Amino acid sequence: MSLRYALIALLTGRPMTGYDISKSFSRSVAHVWHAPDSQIYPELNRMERDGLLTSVEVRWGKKGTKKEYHVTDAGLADFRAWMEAPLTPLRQRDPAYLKAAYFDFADPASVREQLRQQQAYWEEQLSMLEDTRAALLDRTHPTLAARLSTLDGRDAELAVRYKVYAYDGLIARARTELTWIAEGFALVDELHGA
Ligand code: VNL
Repeated sequence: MSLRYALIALLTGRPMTGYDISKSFSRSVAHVWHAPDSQIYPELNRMERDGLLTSVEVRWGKKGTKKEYHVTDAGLADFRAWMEAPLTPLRQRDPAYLKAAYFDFADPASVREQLRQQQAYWEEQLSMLEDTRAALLDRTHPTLAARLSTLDGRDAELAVRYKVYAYDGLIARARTELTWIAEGFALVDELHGA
């Protein structure tokens, strides 16, 4: 259900074709709400059917056309209502923590290998999040830059500051994961020898 709000959020910046949405989404909103293309395209269709989006045909290449999606007034009203509705926190559901609690069922060599994989993942996440945060702060992120071109000074300031706030949380979380993974290596060494 939140995917449709993630897509409206993105499209409030500027109207986009499905292809632009997919490209832009993966470099922006996906950091706070990941979804594969296989979910995005059918959701755009449903949102248009439900009147949250409307589409216009735009030229694509020499001969072709593509649908460009625009948020409707109804879509914006729905998004604002959702934004102001109480937040239901997500209950914990992360295989890394489920597995950690039962590492005694796995070979220590396999545990170390899985810790290395997680470490590589979070290091890459952290550096990507830090780069994105910097691009938001200096307003060079292309998705944000397009959004800002439609906003006045005060609204632009709000759009930037809240996004940076979200990335501050994501960055802090990535650092916490990396600290926890380092503690995992130390624990395996302590329990099984280095
Ligand atoms: C936007 C741009 C959002 C860059 C982002 O993450 C981002 C936006 C939530 O303008 O919607 O990294």
